Amino acid sequence: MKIVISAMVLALTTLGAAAQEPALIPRPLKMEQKEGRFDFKSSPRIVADPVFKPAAGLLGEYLRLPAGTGAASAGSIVIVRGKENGYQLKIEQNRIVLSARQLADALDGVNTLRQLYLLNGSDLHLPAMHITDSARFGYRGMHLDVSRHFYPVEFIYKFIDLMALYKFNTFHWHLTDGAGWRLEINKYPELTKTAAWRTHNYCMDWWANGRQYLPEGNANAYGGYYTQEQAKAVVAYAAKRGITVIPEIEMPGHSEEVLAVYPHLSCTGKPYENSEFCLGNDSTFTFLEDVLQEVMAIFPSRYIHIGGDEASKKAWKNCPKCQQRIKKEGLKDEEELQSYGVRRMEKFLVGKKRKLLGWDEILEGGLAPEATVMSWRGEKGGITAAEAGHDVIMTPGGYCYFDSYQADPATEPPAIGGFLPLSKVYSYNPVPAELHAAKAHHVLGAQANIWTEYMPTTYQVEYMAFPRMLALAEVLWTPLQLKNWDDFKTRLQAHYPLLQKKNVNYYRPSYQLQIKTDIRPQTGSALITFDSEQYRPLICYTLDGSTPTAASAQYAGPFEIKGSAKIKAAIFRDTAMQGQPASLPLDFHKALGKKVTYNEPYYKGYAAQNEATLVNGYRGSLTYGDGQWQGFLNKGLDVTIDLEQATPLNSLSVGFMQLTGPGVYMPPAVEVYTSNDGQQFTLAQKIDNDVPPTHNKLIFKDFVFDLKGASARYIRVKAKTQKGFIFTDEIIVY
Ligand code: NAG
Repeated sequence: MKIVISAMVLALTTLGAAAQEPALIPRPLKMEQKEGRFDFKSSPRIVADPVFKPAAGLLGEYLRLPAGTGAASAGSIVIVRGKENGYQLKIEQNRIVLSARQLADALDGVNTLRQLYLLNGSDLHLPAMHITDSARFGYRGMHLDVSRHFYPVEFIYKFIDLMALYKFNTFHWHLTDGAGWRLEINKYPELTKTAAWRTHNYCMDWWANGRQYLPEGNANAYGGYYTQEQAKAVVAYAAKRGITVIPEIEMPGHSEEVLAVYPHLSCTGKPYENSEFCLGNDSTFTFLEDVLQEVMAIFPSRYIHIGGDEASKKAWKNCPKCQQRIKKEGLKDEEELQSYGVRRMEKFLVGKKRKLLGWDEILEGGLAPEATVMSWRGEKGGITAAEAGHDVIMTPGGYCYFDSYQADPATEPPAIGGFLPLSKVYSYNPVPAELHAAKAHHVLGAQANIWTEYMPTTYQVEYMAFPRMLALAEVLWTPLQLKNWDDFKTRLQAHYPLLQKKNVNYYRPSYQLQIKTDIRPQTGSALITFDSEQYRPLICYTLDGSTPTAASAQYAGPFEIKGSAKIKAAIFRDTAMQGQPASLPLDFHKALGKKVTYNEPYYKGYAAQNEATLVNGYRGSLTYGDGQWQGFLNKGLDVTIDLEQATPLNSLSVGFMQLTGPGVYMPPAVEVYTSNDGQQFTLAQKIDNDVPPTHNKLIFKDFVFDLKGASARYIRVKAKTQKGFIFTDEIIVY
């Protein structure tokens, strides 16, 4: 009897396992499970059509199987030419057939098979299935800054290998920047003899301590560079895996290191004074063309990235040569001077059958005729360029900057700022809603950027890249309608052990809970949803602000509540709370959903929910980029709320945040006025700020006004800026 039961259990588990789809990331277009399984035990041969020989070789390496061309026998893995887009993979009882139209697609199929194999752990078989798959975007990129910190070439291999596993096809190698030049250039040896070495190891220390370069071999020198041989080997290694390497050589800004060793290329002629090349000087162009000439001999990519970001243009204003150039070329100003430089480089590159790629600043002063734009300051540059018929690659800071924090900064190693949790990366759609559908094809894809000011080790780079890279992989590959956050999280569970096996350091999903509310002012109710990075967490909550315990109500899915509540929720393991509870005061306050008139405009880049933001019942969270915090510049906040009728008042509170890094400060004071006719306002109270501008950690403050005894139809709230931005949410009236 006992034996029968365990046999039944076994049968059930096997069945259950068979019904489960494989945890592939990115999720393929179509997967169908079939009867039977393919066995690797007999050491099957991999046999490919001659055009797919490299794919067969690679698969052989991955699966440790013999590979070649020639005739297939029973039990073989064959790679054949197909007619359809993408690749088709048929895993059957006695064979595996991978078909593809071209090598790049066959390599994608190889990586699917490799992932299935790795996900299966030590099991030497794969369940039968048919996969039909192709990518949503043709450009699937990862960027890595090797200037701010230098990483050994072995790490570049590892990074590329992991990119391939998740079907990325472009590696953007940020090889030069002020913190160090990283590529051997034969004609200009000082670039690697001096400009690749600096006084301090940690970039931010170097930055804070005078930013000096040292000769190679100096006992205190930190740095390094890749030889041309090494770079060529990286290109070949990547190409074999279906990955194109795009080199970036920064110009005209971010070039302090070059000007330190070749000061005649700077406007003042002196080292350590400027970060921009002098564009009035023809030697600059000779230098850049010489460098690019050697770069092109190493990198066969169609695109060459010329940087173009954040040139201050200040030195050009006072430089007789630059001014002379402006005059002679009939340019309007320094912006057009930058554009002149970019066009000149483009002409050079086009002459060598290459294409120019640059950060979105290359739009300023007019875009070069055939340039492709990388949109990093939001999506605006990308939209403008695409509308004008240029190709674009989306890398907006809010979704693609993997140097941002992944969780509450208090719980994370130091990073540059920002907040980009896994779920936000996953939510990204590289085709902006505002873009005219007829121009959408100009969005070639997207890319995450890893700027490494705060990443002294490869260990840290991996931590910032994983698992966010997996979320981006799916953004770039899987059709929108198949994307599903919960399903992704489920599959992600299987990739943690895989990353461990590959010795990758990754960020562990946090216990931070997000409370989402869908408020319906008409019915005075709200739909509450909890979300976290954890997989199927046990969530317990209260609605009265008390700290939940394992005995509190258990979350079983979105639920509705009526009226105001103080939601507090946490994740539990058995009876133990994990991390800190999340709380959200939900306010069915008197101003909820009422009309707000802006006497001063909000900043369009941080519009949040536009006119609804300040009285929508949601409070801004830890980051000003969450779509709830509204930003104000210049004259600051000045809004009038219409309560629709004279209303007895009790209190008003309005929230602000301060985060000095990106220039977000408290207002010096907040004033509240009331009125019954919307014309004559009387000051009810003014509250001064007590957070000093030197407080450089993230801090929130509610300014709370006592309005007892007052009655009004209109309430006006004013708060000036002190410097930079103010960010506001929410105005709560009782
Ligand atoms: C920008 C800079 C980059 C820096 C990064 C940090 C671009 C195109 N330029 O200020 O040099 O490392 O952000 O997030 O991103």
